[in-house]
Amino acid sequence: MEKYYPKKIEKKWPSSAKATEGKLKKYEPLSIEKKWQQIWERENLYKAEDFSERPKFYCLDMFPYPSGEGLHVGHWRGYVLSDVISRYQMLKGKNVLHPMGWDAFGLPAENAAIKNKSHPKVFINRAIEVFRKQIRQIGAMIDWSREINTSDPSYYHWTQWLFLKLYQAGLAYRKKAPVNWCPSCQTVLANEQVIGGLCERCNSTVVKKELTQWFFKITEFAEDLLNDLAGLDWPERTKTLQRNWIGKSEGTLIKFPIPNSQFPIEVFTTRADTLFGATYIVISPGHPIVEEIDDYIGKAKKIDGAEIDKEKTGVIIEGVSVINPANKERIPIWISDYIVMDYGTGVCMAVPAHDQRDFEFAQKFNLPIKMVICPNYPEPKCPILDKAFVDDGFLIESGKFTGLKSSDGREKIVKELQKENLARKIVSFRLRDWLISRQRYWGAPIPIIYCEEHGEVPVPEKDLPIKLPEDVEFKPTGVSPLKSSEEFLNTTCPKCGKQAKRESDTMDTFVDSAWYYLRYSDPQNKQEYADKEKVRYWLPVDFYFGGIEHAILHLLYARFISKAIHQLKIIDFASNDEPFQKLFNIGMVYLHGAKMSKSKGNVVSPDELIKKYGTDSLRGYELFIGPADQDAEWQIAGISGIYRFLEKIWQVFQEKFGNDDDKDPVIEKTIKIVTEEIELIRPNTAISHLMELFNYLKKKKTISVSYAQKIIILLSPFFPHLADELWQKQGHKKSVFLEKWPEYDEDLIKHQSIIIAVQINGKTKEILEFDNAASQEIIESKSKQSPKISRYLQDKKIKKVIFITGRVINFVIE
Ligand code: ANZ
Repeated sequence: MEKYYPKKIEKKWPSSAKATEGKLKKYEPLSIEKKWQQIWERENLYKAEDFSERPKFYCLDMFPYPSGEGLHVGHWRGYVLSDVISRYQMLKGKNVLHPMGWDAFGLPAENAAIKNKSHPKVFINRAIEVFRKQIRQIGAMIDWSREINTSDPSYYHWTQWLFLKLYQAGLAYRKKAPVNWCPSCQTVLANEQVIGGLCERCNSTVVKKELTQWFFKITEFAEDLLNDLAGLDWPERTKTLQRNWIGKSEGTLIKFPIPNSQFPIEVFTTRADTLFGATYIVISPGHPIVEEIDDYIGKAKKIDGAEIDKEKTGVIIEGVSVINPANKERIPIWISDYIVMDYGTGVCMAVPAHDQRDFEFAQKFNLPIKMVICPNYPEPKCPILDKAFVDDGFLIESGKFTGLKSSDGREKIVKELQKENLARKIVSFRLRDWLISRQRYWGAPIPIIYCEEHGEVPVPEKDLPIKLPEDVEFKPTGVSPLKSSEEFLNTTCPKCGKQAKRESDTMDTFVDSAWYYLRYSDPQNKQEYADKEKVRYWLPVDFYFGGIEHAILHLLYARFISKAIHQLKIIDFASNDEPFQKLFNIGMVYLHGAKMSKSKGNVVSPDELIKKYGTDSLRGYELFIGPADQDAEWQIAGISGIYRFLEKIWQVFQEKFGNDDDKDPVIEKTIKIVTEEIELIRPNTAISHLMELFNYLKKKKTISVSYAQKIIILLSPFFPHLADELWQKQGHKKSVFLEKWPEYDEDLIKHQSIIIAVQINGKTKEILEFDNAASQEIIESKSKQSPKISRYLQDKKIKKVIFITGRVINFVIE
C-alpha cells in the first residue's frame, strides 16, 4: 500500500491540520468541517493520477444541470453516496477519479435568461458558482482540477469535432422529415422528448411539421445496443426500459394483393397466426400512397401516433380493396392516425378480435370482428369479447391451420405464403434515428457550411470551435436565433472560398452529455478531445450514479456515441465499447408524499441544516434515510438522531484507550459487515451496524489504540470530517484517507453464526445460517433471495414480516 501514496502527500501534512488541542468535551462540527475541506483541497488529496500503477477506479455522478435554484437535499443523496464509494475505494488502495462538471447548455438556461432578462451565459455562470459552492459543502472527494462546462468553447470545440467525425462516417445526416414541433418552446423535439403527445418540458400539445433536420444514425447500432445490455452490471429495471425503447420485434412482411394491380400493399405483423381474422387494413396518414387524400391528412397529421387511449379518427378509401392472402376475401382499406408512418411499413393488417387498437377502431366504425384465436382446443370455448383477446392460443376458423397452436400457426402460415412470395420474415426496431438539431440559441452550433456550388460542406477541423455569437436575439420565434447574426451566418465556402452561409441550428444538449465521461480523462487538452492513452487508462466508468429519469435517453445516447466512435477507432478502451460498467439508480427524496421539487414548493435546503448540525450529520442522514435505490420520505427530525450518534462517537473517542490487544469479535464482525454493506451499496444498514457498535463500545471500559484506528477508518467514508479530526487527535500526520481499509479476522467470526428458521405464513420452509451480528434487514433480504423462499414470494405481496431475534423470520403473504 505505502508505495502507492503520491510522494507529495506523503512528505508533509500542514500544521493547520493539527487537531484542535486539548480534550474537547463537545462535538462541534462547524469548527472542524470547513478546515478539513480546505486542507483536502489545498493538499490535492483527491487528485486522480493519470497512469498510476494503482488500479484505477472511475466513479462518476451524472453531471448536474446548474439550475438557478440550487441543490436541495434530494440532490445531495446521490452525491453523498458516490462519495462514500469513492472514499471506500481510495481506502482500498485504488487510484480514484471522481470528477464534477456542468451540463450547462440547454433550454432551461435560455428560458431562465429570458425570464430574468439576462444572457444565458451570465445566468449559467452564476448558477455554476452556486452549485460549485454547494457541492463543496458536501465535503466530497472531487478532483476539481478536472471540472468541465459543456457551454465553454474549450468543451464544445470537441462536441463539434465529434459531429464532424460522425458526419464523415455517414453517421450524421440531414433529411426532410415530419418532426415533433413544440409550439410553445418553438423548437423541434426528439421522439424521446414527447410524452403522450405532449412536450416533456412544458406539456404543450406537440404538432407535426415538415422540416429538414440533422440526425445521428443510432439505428445502425440497434442490435448492439440491445445485445450488449446483457454484459452490464445495471439494475434490471433500467435494462428493461432500454430494451423496450429499442423495441426489437421479429415479425413478417405480408403482401395483400390489390385486384387488377401488380402492386400489392405490404403490412408488418408479429401475429401472422391471426391472418384469417384480418378484416381490413389500415394505412398511416403519412404514407405516400394516401397523399392525394388531402383533407383527411390535414386533420390526421397533427396527431400521428399510436396511442391506445386516444380517440381514433379514420376514413375508408372508397372503391378499392385488397385481398386477404389467407382466405382470398376482399377487405377494405382505411386510413387512420393510430398507425405510425415510421414503423414497419406504415400499413397494418387489422385483426380487431386480437388487437386492442383494432378492436376499438372496429367498434367505432362498425367493422367485422372475427375471432380466430381461442384459448382452448379441440373444444373451443371462446369468450364473448368485450375487449380484444390478445394472448396466444389455438387457431380456429383458419382453414387447414385450424387447431394449431399460435406459435406453430405463425410458422406454417408464413411458410405457405412464402411459396407464393407473399411473405418475408424481418426484424423491426422501434428505435428511430436521433434528431439532434434544435432551432435554439444556447447550444453548440452545428459545424456545417452551405455553399451554392458545393452544397453541404463540413467546417475544417482547424477552424473549430465555431463560437456562439453573443449579440443574438435569442427569444424563440420558430426560426433559429443564430440566423439573426449576420456576422455569424455569413462566411465563405471552405472548398471554393465563395460566399456561403453557416448552419444556424444548434445541437441537442444530449449530444454534450453523450461524451462528457471521456473528457474527464483529459479535460484541459487543447489538441484532442482527450489523449487516447488517458482514455484507455480511465475508461470505462467503473461506477455510474444517477437517477432513474435518465434510464433511457441519456444512457442510450452515451452508449451509442461510445459504440460509434469505437467503430471509428477514436476510442479503444478495455475489452468493449460500453462506457458504464456498473450503474446505480438512486432513489428520490420525497417530502409530504411528493417528489421534492422547487415547483411543488416542498424543498428542503441543505444550507440551514449544515449550519445547525454540520455536513457529516447531513451526510449521515442522507445515507440512513432508507435503502439507497429506493425512494424515501424526508423526516425533518431524522437528522438530529444522526447528530446524537456523532456526538456519541466523539465522546467515546475522548476517553477510553487502553493497550488491551485482545481480539474483540464484535469489532471484527462489524468490520466484516460494514465492508459487505458498502460493497452491496447499502449505506443505511452499514450505518445502523456502526450505531450498534458504538452502543457496545460505550459500555466497554477501554478500546485498544489499534481498534480505535480501525474504527475511525470504518467511519471515514460516511463521516469524513469527523474521521480526519479524530485521526489527527490520535497523533497522525497524514489524512486518514491515505490509510488502508481494515481487515478482519475471519476465524474469530466464523463460529459466531446463528440459525434462523425462515417461514411463510408461519410454516418453516427453509433454515438459513447467518452471522450473529446480522441485522433484521440483512436476514430479511438474504432470506428473500434464497431460491426456496423466493419461489414462494414470487408475485406475492408481503403483508407483514415477523422477526424474532436469533430465531425466526416469518413472511406473511396474501
Ligand atoms: C396484426 C396483429 C394481430 C398484430 C394481433 C398484433 C396483434 P410490436 O410487437 O410492438 O412490434 N403495427 C404494425 N405496423 C404498425 C404501424 N406502423 N403503426 C402501428 N401499429 C403497427 O407491434 C407489432 C404490431 O403492431 C403488428 O402486429 C401490427 O399489428 C402493429 F392480434 O399485426 B399486428
